Amino acid sequence: MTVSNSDYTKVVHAGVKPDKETGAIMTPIYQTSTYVQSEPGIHQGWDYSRAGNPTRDALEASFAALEGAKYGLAFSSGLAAEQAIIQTLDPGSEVIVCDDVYGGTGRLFRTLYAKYDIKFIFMDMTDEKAVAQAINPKTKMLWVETPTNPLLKVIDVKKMSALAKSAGALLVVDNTFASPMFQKPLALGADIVMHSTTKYIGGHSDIIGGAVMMSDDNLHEAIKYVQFAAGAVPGPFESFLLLRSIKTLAIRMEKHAANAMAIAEFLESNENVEDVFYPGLKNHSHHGLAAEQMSGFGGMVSFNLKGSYEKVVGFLQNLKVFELAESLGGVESLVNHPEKMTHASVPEELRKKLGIGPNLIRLSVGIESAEDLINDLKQALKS
Ligand code: P1T
Repeated sequence: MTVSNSDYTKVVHAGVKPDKETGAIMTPIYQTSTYVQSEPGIHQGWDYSRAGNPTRDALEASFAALEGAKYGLAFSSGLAAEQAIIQTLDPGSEVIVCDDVYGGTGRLFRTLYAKYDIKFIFMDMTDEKAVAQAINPKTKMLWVETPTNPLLKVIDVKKMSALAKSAGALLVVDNTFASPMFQKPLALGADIVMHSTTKYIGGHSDIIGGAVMMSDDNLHEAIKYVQFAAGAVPGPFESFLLLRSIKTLAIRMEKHAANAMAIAEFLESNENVEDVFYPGLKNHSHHGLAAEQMSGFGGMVSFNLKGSYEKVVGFLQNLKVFELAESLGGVESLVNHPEKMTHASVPEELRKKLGIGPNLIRLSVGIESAEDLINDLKQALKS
């Protein structure tokens, strides 16, 4: 299980061509808001940077290449990317959403869009029969995050695609956790892929960004229109940083995944730990499906620590290499307490039903030495 050979080359070259005027090998940062016109409406392809910017254009071409899509669109955050997708829906539409999504995604749907008469039905989308039953003529979209945040369930993209198609609905896949190196949802039948590029694509915990990739001309036109008309675009500098980051995405993902596997195996054998959630483990309930639809298992590992909440806090504070922080996908290892941090906005009842409780800990495994990371976990578990 690893990154495909062609992706190693793709990430280095995708979307980026030497600058025509100067030969600069890296795309310049076109730090400009506007462009001079020779006559009203006559310009060289760009008229205002909310509508388009050459640095962002290169990034969008790179996004498209990463997912094997015809089009890529860049946004100022993952949630802005999600918003642009939802804003293509009409009032009265229904969206079936997997219940174990990032807390902020659920909050966006529940608190901002539900009031515009878009109904979100949160459900366990590993249960295909339940999804089939929930589909009705108002269903316009199926929204899948896989692997899920924070419990790392794996949802069958091919099956969800078949269900969406039979209902005339669109399938959206949030591919943030897997990254385009380990999962290609469009090839599995999804219509739209989105990412929080704040995570693996950015990879260095220094930008907030989002991406949407798709191949259908009409969908692209509709989402690009929201990007232009609503304006949640990244600036040229963020676009440049992302272009730079993408070049190392393949090798970073390989190391994230190798480290995560070693850590998951270590945790599984530790007496203070129960319920290790990592799709690469043979006894993960969706390991077979993960091995089929992913080419690597990613860098995220969650687990329940035995004992009281005080013991959990002690463990978090005793870690020395892992830092306690929200977010994921950076080169440095982070630890998160979903109940109190990233998923605090999930309704308490749903959190309980899902198993996001006081003992749940989520690791974003970085690219440091696996041995150092395991030793850090060992010493914190002992004390
Ligand atoms: O933070 P932002 O770039 O707006 O992306 C939101 C988002 C969307 N989808 C997934 C799967 C995510 O994990 C996130 C953001 N998640 C975190 C900040 C987190 O720590 O889980």
